Amino acid sequence: MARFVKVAAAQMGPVQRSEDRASVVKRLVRMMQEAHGWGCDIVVFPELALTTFFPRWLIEDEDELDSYYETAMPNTDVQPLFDEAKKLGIGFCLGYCEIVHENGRKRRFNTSITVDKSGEIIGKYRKIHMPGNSEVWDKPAQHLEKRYFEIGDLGFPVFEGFGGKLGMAICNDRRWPETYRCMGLQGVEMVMIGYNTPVGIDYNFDHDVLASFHNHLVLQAGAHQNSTWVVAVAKCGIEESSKMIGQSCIIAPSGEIVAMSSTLGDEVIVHKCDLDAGLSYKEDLFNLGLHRRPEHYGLIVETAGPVTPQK
Ligand code: CDV
Repeated sequence: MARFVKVAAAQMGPVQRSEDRASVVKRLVRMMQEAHGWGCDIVVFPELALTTFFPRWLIEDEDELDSYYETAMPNTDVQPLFDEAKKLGIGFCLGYCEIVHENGRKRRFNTSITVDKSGEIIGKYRKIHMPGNSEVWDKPAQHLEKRYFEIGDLGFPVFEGFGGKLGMAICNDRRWPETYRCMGLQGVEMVMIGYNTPVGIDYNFDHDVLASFHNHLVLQAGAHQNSTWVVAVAKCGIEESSKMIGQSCIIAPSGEIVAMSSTLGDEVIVHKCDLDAGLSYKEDLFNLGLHRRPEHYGLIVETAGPVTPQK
C-alpha cells in the first residue's frame, strides 16, 4: 500500500526587525490553518522563522543578540503554534535560533525541529554548514553566521515520523552533497529544508543572477541522487536592507519540482507525496549499498580539501 504524506511548504515573506514574535507566530498559525484546510499532514516553515535574519548585522550588545534566540522550545511566544498544531492534528517543522546553557557555557545554534500531530518534538537538527564570516569584512553587507552560531553537534539524524523516514537540513547545508548523502545512507524519504538566501552580499553580480537557478540545482540533485523528497522553504522578499530569493519548492525523488511558490510573500504550496516514490531509485539506479564504491574513492574522503583564503 502506498504511503502518502501531504506536505505544505509555508514560505514566509520578510520579517522586519520591528515585528514581534506574537505577530510572526500569528502568520505561522494562519499558514498552518491553510495547510490544514488543504488536508496536509505536516507544514514546513523556513530557517530562522521567528525573527528577522539578524546575522546581516554586527550586534555587539549581548542582551540585544540574545533577544533573537529561544532558550526553550516551546516557550510562551511559540506555544500558540504548538497548541494550534495539536488542535488541528497537523505536524510542523520550524527553524529558529537556540541558546543552551551547558557546563557554565552559553551555546548558540541555528536549529530546526519537527513536531508530530500530537505536538511532540520528534526530531531536532542543528545547522552544520555555516556560511559567511565571524568578523566584519570590508564590504558594506555582512553575513555573520559564523560569529553567532556554533557548528551543529547532532549530525544529520534521520528519524521516524508521519509513516516514513524524515530528515532536516538548514539553508547553506543544501549546497553540500554530503548533507543529503549522510541522510541518504540512512534511507531518508523526505528532507525538510528552510532557507534565507540573500543576494548582493558579496557584490558578485554573476552569482546573484544565478541564485534561484543554483537553489533549485542543488535541491533537485540532492533529491534525485538520494532518492528522496525534498521540501525547501524560503523566507524571502525585501527584509530590512536585504533582498532574499523565494521559489520555495517541493521536489520528488525523480528530481522534478512538483510544486513551487510564485510570490515573495507568505504563501502555502502543497503536494501529496508518495513516500514509496523513491523506492525504484533506491533499489536500482541509486542503490547506495550495491553501486557506491567508497573503498575506491581514496584519500579524498578523508581530507577537508584545499582551503582558499577569503578576500
Ligand atoms: N542562511 C544561509 O545559509 N544563507 C546562505 C547564503 C549566505 C549564501 C545560503 O547558502 O543560502
